[in-house]
Amino acid sequence: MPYTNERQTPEKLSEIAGEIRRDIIRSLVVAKSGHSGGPLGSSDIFAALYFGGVMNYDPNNPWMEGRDRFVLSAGHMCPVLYATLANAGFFPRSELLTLRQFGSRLQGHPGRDMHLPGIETSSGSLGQGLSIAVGMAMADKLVDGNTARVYSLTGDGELQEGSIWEAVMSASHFKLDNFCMIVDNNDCQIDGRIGDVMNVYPLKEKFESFNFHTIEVDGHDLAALVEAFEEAKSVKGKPTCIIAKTYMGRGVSFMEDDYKWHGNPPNPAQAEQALADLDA
Ligand SMILES: Cc1ncc(C[n+]2csc(CCOP(=O)(O)OP(=O)(O)O)c2C)c(N)n1
Repeated sequence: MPYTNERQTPEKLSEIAGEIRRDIIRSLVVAKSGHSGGPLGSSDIFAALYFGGVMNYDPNNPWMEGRDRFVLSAGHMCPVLYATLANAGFFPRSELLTLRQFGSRLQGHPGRDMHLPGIETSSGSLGQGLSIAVGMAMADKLVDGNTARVYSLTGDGELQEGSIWEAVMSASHFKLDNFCMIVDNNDCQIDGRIGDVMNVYPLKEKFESFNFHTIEVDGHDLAALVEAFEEAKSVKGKPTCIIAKTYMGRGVSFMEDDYKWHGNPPNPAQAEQALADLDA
């Protein structure tokens, strides 16, 4: 049975996050390619957002008028989004095992043209998803009078894209209080630590200077994550940025906080070990 979007307790959310992580491992080992670290590290954020009573969505009516929308700007992290959507009942969990296969709706980066329920737009070219999400929030608030909310998650390495800051500037200028950005701050990117590759810190001060309501949160504390999303809903006249401090590969001993797991799948023996770690 899929989980519902009614608010779950932190204990239940933790159980669901574990299920999401196991599904990520199961899909990646079959795919033999794809990203492990970011998806595992952000699973708690997804559990809170989709199962913490935060977002308004209906898996039986995925394109319903007035739904809240989520855009995964860090498109390479899609194994976590696919696992979340499947656990929410947008499509069968068995389809997760088709990840990255020819003809599958679950491509290596989300594709709007795949018509997978729950995927609002294509993404994967870093930076672009955020601008699309800001455009959605602008249209909702300034044109359509739609009170729904728009959420978008970026990686911290993704913040090195210049277009991110154009999107942030626009969200602030147009006072998009219906827009909530989440930064997966795992301090890892494809080639190393954020500060070594191209420093984006300090984050809180940067977002505050763009007039965002800015919340720093432990990205593995499910109660705190739900609280942060609720706080964002109450903010008027400005957008919110939630900086979620996470660890890449969270829950799998040999992947944790190691950027080398940014873009690799586990092999069968590693997947077995990963599932054992997650069960423990
Ligand atoms: C415009 C663009 N440039 C480069 C890439 C290749 N790329 C994919 S993910 C990534 C690193 C992103 O780091 P981060 O956002 O921190 O994600 P994480 O490593 O935490 O998954 C890069 C360089 C891309 N997808 N798009």
